[in-house]
Amino acid sequence: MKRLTGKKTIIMDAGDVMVQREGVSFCRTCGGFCGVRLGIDEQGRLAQIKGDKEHPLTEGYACFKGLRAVETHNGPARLLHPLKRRPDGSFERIPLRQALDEIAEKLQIVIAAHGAQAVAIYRGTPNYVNAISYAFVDAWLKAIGSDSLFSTVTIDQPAKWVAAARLGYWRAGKRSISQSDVWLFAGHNPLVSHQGGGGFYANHPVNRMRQARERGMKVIVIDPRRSELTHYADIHLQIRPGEDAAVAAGLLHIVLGMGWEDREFCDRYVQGLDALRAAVLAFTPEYVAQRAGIKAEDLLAAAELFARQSRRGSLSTGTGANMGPYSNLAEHLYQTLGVVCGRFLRAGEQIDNPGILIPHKTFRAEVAPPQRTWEQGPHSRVKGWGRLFGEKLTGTLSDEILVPGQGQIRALIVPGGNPAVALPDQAKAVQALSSLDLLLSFDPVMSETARLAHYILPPTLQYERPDILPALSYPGYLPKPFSQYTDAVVAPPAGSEVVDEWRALWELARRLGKTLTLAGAELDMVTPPTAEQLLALLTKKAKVPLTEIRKYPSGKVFDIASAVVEPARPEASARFAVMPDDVASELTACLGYCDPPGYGYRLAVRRMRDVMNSTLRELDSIRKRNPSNPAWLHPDDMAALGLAAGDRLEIANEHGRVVAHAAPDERQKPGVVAVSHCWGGLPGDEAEAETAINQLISDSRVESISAMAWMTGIGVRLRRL
Ligand SMILES: Nc1nc2c(c(=O)[nH]1)N[C@H]1C(S)=C(S)[C@@H](COP(=O)(O)OP(=O)(O)OC[C@H]3O[C@@H](n4cnc5c(=O)[nH]c(N)nc54)[C@H](O)[C@@H]3O)O[C@H]1N2
Ligand SMILES: Nc1nc2c(c(=O)[nH]1)N[C@H]1C(S)=C(S)[C@@H](COP(=O)(O)OP(=O)(O)OC[C@H]3O[C@@H](n4cnc5c(=O)[nH]c(N)nc54)[C@H](O)[C@@H]3O)O[C@H]1N2
Ligand code: SF4
Ligand SMILES: [Mo]
Repeated sequence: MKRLTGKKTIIMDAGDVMVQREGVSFCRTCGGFCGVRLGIDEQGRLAQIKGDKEHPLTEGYACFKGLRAVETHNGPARLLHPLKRRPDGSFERIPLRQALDEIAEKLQIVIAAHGAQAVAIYRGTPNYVNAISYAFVDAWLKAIGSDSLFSTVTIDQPAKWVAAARLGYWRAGKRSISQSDVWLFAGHNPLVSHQGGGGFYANHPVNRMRQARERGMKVIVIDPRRSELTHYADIHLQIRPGEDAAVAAGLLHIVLGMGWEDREFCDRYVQGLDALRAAVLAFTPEYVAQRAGIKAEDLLAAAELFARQSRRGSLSTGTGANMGPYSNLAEHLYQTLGVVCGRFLRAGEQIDNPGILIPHKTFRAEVAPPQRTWEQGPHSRVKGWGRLFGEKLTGTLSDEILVPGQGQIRALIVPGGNPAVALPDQAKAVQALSSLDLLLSFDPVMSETARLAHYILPPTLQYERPDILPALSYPGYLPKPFSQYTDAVVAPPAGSEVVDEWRALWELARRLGKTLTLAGAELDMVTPPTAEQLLALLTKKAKVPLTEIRKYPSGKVFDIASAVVEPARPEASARFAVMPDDVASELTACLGYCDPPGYGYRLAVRRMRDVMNSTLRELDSIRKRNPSNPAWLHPDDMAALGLAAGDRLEIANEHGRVVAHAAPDERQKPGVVAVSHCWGGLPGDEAEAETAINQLISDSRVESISAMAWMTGIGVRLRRL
């Protein structure tokens, strides 16, 4: 096959489709951001997709779900016209202009009656990988005068925000995976999730792991499942889910007891070390081993490998460690392990990626002091909850909608996201979403949330819109100063009336008489901007001009001035607060924590390789490989329960019960049942094999500060049906 350039028209055979021209882009289905090459047919439709071998970071790698784009763009499940719900629950097709007029009118009524705060946005996962829409969410709320922003961060890993705000963080960042000789993964499985951050780069994660192993990097994995990552592990602590706080306390007990901490670093940058030492005394290796279902000597070996045998290296945590009971504490203690071992970039060391899209920034060898944003207010009328970095807490969204009174949320906009299956306590969440005066869902398919919406606006899909990487301007996701711009490679389907989320938000703001401000500039509210203009605006402070980035369709690692960590300023005196009072009381409470009697198994979270939360479930190709959302159990447990593969079982806890179909997973720890999330339809649907696990997740058994529900490591009872 000939090499193709973006402009030339060449016909190549792609199975049963004829490809007329080729385009280059990057996949925005998950955070792997794989480079892709697209084939476009004679009608201008997406006809083929494959990994882009010329992409400097992903080198041709792309996964099964990313390669489903032809089906998502052209398949029968896609919504192509705005829909309005009729009183009987059915939907009618209406023109976009009418939909926008009516939505604006409803917003006006809500604002007049209840104030702008009554209008909220729930920022779901797809919004994070869409640079313009992401920026518009903040700008739009600001323009209408509402600060009712909820996001998936607070039903995902808010423990990371809480830990950074209680402990403090290192301004120069952690050592990354490419600069480390040991790495500890706690409840994080990037080989499936492609979730980066915290110094781990998830672009082509298999390659990253191979390269690190070739350099001799040691790996510790803490996971109830012998996950894909354990293939690269020197030590695997196969813990009971929900025991991360105890395990992390045990690791600290050993490290501080043996004197393996970095004394010099602790003397200068840590406060409360003695209190920490005393607080973890009770977490002896034997006690932790018994709680977590591991061997004490393995815990010792993990502590020794991390703290004594290796001097450079860090850790990353994922949903496994951030969704259980005491997850704020668990995250705090895992991060504290890195702190007492001084695992940060020091003055004179090189930053992997100073960031292309952000202006010049100084990285200093200093502690940023704890911020405790929730203490400063404002506080919610619902149980006095504070905010996390300005956001309201998604774990409280149902209450914020249902509890009457001043400040009650009456209108909700979902610019990508599926709260009807993602929120804890599904029945309550659905009741809340159904009670709104206005629910506007932007969704390409008839999702559970869309079904509850008054209006559904079908969005353009990823290859129909231009974009820039990294969407969040956050260099921490990319191992090198890399950036990539993509054009809209295909036009939306002929005859459709799909709309960019940002464009619809612009139209609504205009109808409400509001002016949007983006990147410091007031937008023209008469003539709509183009997406290209907006991307130029958003990247105006970039180190490399957008016009330059655009010259490299497969993206490029740019030769920008390298950044070296600067020494601390003399006046910088902040220290890591390793044992503040609230952390100390959580640690005491955690010591006494056990499952209620009669609930002998523990539920664990896990992600499905072929779907992105609830996205892609509707495709035939996905259903063929994943006909259900099963309950994964160790074969010994299945035998003990009398279950064969596919048999029905009941999973119950104090909050509720669900039915699931059993599936064997010999990699799972015995005593654990793992079920993925965001499946199961709405209550009343006949979707038994899909297991709506959030019927078991309570929104009252939650973490303090973040209102994060306990989604993993909770006691459940299993029964064959
Ligand atoms: N294919 C795919 N990719 C995804 C998603 C998806 O749905 N599918 N979802 C995306 C989203 S929204 C997110 S937030 C990220 C999440 O990214 P990750 O956090 O990396 O998610 P997982 O791959 O499920 O890895 C979590 C691991 O935690 C383990 N685990 C479960 N319970 C516990 C526990 O109590 N303690 C410990 N230590 N481990 C535990 C599980 O066995 C699993 O191996 O993934 C993103 N990427
Ligand atoms: N029990 C339990 N509950 C959980 C979790 C868990 O592990 N266990 N995980 C939690 C986590 S980490 C998260 S992030 C949340 C996920 O919560 P959400 O982010 O709310 O859910 P998603 O399923 O990712 O939302 C995807 C929706 O967006 C639509 N969509 C797909 N592509 C596009 C697009 O290009 N534009 C627009 N506008 N829409 C699009 C999809 O059709 C789908 O309806 O769930 C949380 N809930
Ligand atoms: S790993 Fe993520 S970014 Fe890469 S192809 Fe798959 S879905 Fe797309
Ligand atoms: Mo997430």
